[in-house]
Amino acid sequence: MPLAAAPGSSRTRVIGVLNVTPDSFSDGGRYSTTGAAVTHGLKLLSQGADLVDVGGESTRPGAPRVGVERELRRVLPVITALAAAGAEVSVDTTRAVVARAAVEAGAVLVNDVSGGLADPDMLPVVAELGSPYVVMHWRGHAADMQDRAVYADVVAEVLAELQQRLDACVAAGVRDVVVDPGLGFAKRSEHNWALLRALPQLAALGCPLLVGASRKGFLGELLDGREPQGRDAATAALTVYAAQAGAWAVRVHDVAASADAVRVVQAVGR
Ligand code: PMM
Repeated sequence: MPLAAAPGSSRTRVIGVLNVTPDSFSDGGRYSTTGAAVTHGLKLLSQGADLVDVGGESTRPGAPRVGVERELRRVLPVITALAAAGAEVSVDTTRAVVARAAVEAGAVLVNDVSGGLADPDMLPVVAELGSPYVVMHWRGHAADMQDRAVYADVVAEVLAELQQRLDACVAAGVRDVVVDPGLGFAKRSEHNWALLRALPQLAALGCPLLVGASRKGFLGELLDGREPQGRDAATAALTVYAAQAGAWAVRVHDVAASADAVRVVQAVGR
């Protein structure tokens, strides 16, 4: 169970991104068949991923929603195959039906970018499954989320909105909760940097922290418009920063670099 060693554990976990989608912003279309996705998932594990996060719906700003049947068809065979190979797998979904099917297929963690807001059944289902659960800060679906990137004080508002979701988790009986500031979700670059500066305040919410910065647009902006595949060194730099801030996990595309970065932070800390 991935959270077992989390609080006070010595090392930040590396979660590998596996999008079984035609349209995700950096790896869309590369792993959209089951075979290609499973092969890539196994590669992420061989590179040092502690967990592989399987998603079947793109959350790229502006992306249309995918139907539930299609989402299930994308993720279930991949989760089943990776779990059978001994991998720890999480499912990246906002739908309770998908979360349930994924856990029944072997997923050990539910990663919900909506923190339970997209589907009223999500929290009761996760509580019933007894699964650990990632609550990410979210203000709406991809189609129009960037219109909601309006904050007077981004850190205070994200903290308050995450606290509301944590209260909802407790009320629903969800036991192990991880929090995530939701970089890039209804956030502009300055919001993402402010939230990264505020990782210690986010940690004060009392839950393990997940940071998902990998290849995101604010890194492209920092790097003078560089394409997503050219943002992996900057992503690894943020892995160092997140690990030093005590994050439980980072969610990344380039697992090898972040796994090395975590080992460096560990060695310096010894
Ligand atoms: N980002 C994306 C998708 N899922 N889940 C969590 N918990 N945190 C994130 O920051 C996050 C996520 C979007 O990135 P992708 O399209 O590369 O998967």
